Amino acid sequence: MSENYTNMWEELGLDLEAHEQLLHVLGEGYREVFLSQKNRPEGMKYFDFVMSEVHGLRIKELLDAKKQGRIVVGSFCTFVPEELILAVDGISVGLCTGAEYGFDNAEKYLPRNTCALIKSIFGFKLGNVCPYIESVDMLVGENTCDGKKKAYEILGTLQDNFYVMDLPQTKSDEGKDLFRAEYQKFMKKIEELSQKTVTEENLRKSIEIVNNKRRAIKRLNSLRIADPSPISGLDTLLINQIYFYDDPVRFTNAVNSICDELERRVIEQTGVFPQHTPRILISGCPMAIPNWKIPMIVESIPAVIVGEESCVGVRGTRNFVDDSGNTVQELLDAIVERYFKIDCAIFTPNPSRLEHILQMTKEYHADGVLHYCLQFCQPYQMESGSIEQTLEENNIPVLRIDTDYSQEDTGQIKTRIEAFVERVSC
Ligand code: BJ8
Repeated sequence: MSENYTNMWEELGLDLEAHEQLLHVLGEGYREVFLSQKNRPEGMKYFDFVMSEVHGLRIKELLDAKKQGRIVVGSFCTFVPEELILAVDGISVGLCTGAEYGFDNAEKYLPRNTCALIKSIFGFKLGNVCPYIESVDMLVGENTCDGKKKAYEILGTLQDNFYVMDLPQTKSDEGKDLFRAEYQKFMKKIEELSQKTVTEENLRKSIEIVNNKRRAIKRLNSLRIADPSPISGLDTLLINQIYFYDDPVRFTNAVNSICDELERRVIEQTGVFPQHTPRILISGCPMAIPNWKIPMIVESIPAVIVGEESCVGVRGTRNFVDDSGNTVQELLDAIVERYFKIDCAIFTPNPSRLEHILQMTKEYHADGVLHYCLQFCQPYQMESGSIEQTLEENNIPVLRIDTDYSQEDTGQIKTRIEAFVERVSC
């Protein structure tokens, strides 16, 4: 880290000793997983820097912005519309929920058979080690899976200004009405909190900012169709993770700049792995920072990950908001249309996700699909059966992996993935 931020962390009320240990483990892990990769694009230096300052400079930026009267809103899900937060000049941060941290504490509040992502939210909150949770003016939960919605009842007793957005379970007209009403309510809440009004002008601007960010990610993904892929799945996952908390305009510029470099690599046929390395599509639960376990195993074999059908990936970024509306209501309706398309497994039925996996497999020339689930995640585990069946019927090999954030099953998973990669390479 470029500066000593101890005073800042102390003022946020962090447990300094535990925080120091956490940063140490994170730093070690990052070096081992990311910096040891061969032939990385130069443009990854920006993202390495952002990661090195994840609890430093970025937090300072948030606190400086708050001093200038801007609000900071934290969230855990791609259903929380960033555009509405940006419209009032707020800052949106997606919180990391990808580490096995403080699970003993979390299990004092949650059943043991809760998914690791939810336990991670509680572990960080109870351990006082997350400067983001301690910096936000409001934290937003969403009624998605049963685990999250019940856990949020408890989190609301631990966190000031915790707001819960309700979500429908079906993609019906009635479902969309509920969705629209919730977005309307959320917009009001954001206006109250910031004491600013959402106008046609600021909403259109924020839609443009977020669309540009998604466009840059789309460009990045399209370059991975090449063989050899010019960037590893690990690095792309990292970029997708940083998507949630970096400044959106700066992030978009950095992604476009790495894409310029990757375009040259594609022409020169420079890849991170040799041509004809087996290509894997990952589908399933989101992988939040610092959950790098499965991609690390896959690419150590080596096979290359060429796409992520995930909320930290294409599911979360693929659709754009139509900005042609002329009023706040029309623009808000366009936002509703866009977010209502997210095919999270909490919806029943959810056929578009399956179609999307098939389409991505084709588009990215994937040799096989690795379906990734967190243990105890019923929505994605339940969907994995029909996904496996349909993909196999289409002669697309599938491997289903259910795991958590621990490293205990790494050896066993590696053996299974090795066998799978051998199968898809034949
Ligand atoms: S839109 S995927 S980010 S809810 S892993 S907590 S589903 S038991 S994270 Fe998600 Fe929004 Fe959907 Fe995307 Fe529950 Fe499953 Fe745990 Fe999960």
